[in-house]
Amino acid sequence: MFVDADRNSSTGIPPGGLGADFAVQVSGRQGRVLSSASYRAGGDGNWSLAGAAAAAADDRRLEAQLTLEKMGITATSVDAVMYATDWLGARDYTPEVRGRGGALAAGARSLAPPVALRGSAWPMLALTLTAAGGPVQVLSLRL
Ligand SMILES: [Ca+2]
Repeated sequence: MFVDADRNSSTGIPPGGLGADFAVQVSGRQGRVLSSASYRAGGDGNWSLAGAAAAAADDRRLEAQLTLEKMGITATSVDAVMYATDWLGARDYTPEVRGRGGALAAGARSLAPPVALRGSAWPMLALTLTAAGGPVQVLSLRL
């Protein structure tokens, strides 16, 4: 998950149309979290390790936490993009989410078959987006 803490696309690293200042990376396999960490964007365009990040998963959901106060973020609203890749290298982004006082819970579930032929039209990913605490505006969706 990439977080644009200052909501300025000219600062940070630009995945998914954001200027991401922070990121949370969660790695796992077969429904289990194997590792998770938070990162801070450097002025050189590289990520540096910022610390641990809590994360948990079950058979349908993944939850990760970036504590804004610990990262020095005082903003009450941030923009975010979730990015997913599987063990075979398939990638996907969630919609760019612009914070407007609400929060967005984003869930991703793989629908990919064990083997998919190139060019096939199989559903690959199911996204569940749920707004909480106020409206959330989703400006784009790129798959
Ligand atoms: Ca930024």
